[in-house]
Amino acid sequence: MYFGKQKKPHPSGRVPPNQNVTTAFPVLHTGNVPYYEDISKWNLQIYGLVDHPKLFTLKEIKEDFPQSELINDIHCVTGWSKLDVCWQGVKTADLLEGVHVQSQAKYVIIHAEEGWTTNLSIDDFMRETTLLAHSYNHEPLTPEHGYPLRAVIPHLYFWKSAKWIRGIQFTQHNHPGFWERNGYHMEGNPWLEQRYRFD
Ligand SMILES: Nc1nc2c(c(=O)[nH]1)N[C@H]1C(S)=C(S)[C@@H](COP(=O)(O)O)O[C@H]1N2
Ligand SMILES: [Mo]
Repeated sequence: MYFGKQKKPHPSGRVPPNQNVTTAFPVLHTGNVPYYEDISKWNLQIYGLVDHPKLFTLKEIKEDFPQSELINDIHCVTGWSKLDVCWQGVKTADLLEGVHVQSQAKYVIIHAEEGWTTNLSIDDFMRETTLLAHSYNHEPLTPEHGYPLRAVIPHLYFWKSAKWIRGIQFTQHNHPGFWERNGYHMEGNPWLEQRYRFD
């Protein structure tokens, strides 16, 4: 028998506590899905505590860096998990090789369209499993899932996986992003159920 909110663990052992596996791909966000008239004008800005700030176009991200495919599980704080999600894109370490992040930088703010942001530690951002994805199942991301580029940070709750990213800012201090200012956790580890600020 199970008491309280803890449910029976998923038999795969791959699903964090109090999550339900879905085979659907729910769409979740605040604000509007951006529309790009001319994608060649889109860019991603790398700035803050770095020696060499950069502006990358989508073409550069797709053609000038090693491309990676990662299959991982995603866990939304609202309770759904999706297993074996297949993404293609660039690993953060590959994209940032020439940027030289300064030693006092400890955190990252990911900036998305419409001023939406999320924060995480550099260690979380630079993980081998973190991807800046332009494709899902070998097709460009659909607009509602983050076209042209989104973060995929599978070891944290999925709200940290910003869609429609436009900037990566390196900071010394941990500045709460959109959901983090609205009561969500600064780290968001699903295995520790870090959903809300003081969990
Ligand atoms: N720019 C932006 N990215 C975002 C969000 C958002 O509101 N704006 N919501 C987050 C949340 S809460 C979730 S669960 C995932 C959902 O991604 P999906 O719609 O591709 O499933 O996007 C995350 N990335
Ligand atoms: Mo979410």
